[in-house]
Amino acid sequence: MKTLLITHTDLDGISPIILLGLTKEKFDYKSIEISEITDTFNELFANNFDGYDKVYVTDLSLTEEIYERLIEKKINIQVFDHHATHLFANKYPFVSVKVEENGILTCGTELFFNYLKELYPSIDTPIIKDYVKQVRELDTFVFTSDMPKGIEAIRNLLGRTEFIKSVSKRLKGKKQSFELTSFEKRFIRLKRLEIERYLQTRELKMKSYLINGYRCGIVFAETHKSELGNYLSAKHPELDLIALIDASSRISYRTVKDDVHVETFAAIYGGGGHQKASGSTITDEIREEIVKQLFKDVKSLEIDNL
Ligand SMILES: [Mn+2]
Repeated sequence: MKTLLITHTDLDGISPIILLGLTKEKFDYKSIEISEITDTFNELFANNFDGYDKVYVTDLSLTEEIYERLIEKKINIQVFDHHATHLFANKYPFVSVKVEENGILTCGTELFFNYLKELYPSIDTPIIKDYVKQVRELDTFVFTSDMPKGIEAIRNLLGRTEFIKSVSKRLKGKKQSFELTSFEKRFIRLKRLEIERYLQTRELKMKSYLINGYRCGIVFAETHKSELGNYLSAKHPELDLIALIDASSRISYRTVKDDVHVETFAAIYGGGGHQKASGSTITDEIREEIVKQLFKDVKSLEIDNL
């Protein structure tokens, strides 16, 4: 029996790899971005699924076209996902898409865990259940503690392979709940201090302007944009919105006010989004204008100008 697990790249995608690793199943995995789903399946179809006779898909939404080919080729596959736009696939007996379980938003990891624990009751332990809960909280933004964010910080610190190794080892232990090491706790504390310093220094650089009738705070920022936008908006009730300019990519708009619609403001500049969080792009032309503003004597060295 040769099993393949195809899953997403975030914590909710990596955790099914950890869970399957705690069972006796021998398997390989592919951890892919949403944009890579079609290519990944095209390649598998072209290579007769590389000899895999069992395929799991977690935290990813497949297309109708992929499903039709899976059925045509009689691929032994099971899909576990929680995205509402994927509910259509529940018409297939091998697909389980649920957005919530018992009134609580669920996630790919939890759905896969509920399936696996029936097959392998030995993984139904307090610590593994607790870990699944932390993953669910991070993935659905419903928090009862800081642990999910701590786990996410550790994942970013260690990278996928080391994170899988480290968490797997912990989940095999006898503890009742998932715990961070004292080094990890210290790392998270230092990281937190670094972010707080960053928020404060950005605030000192903020300038306010009246733009299209909106009172705007303007800051240049490349990282922690959501957190910075919320922080500045909450600290400056005299402003309608915060515009965060990341010159290499985009402008993000944030507000904490219920009566300000930043998507309306973003739309003026060709962008869009949600009421409290929106964005618009910075074009290559604008970047070129910035270069010309900064330097006096500028000529492009691109091929068509040579
Ligand atoms: Mn997910």
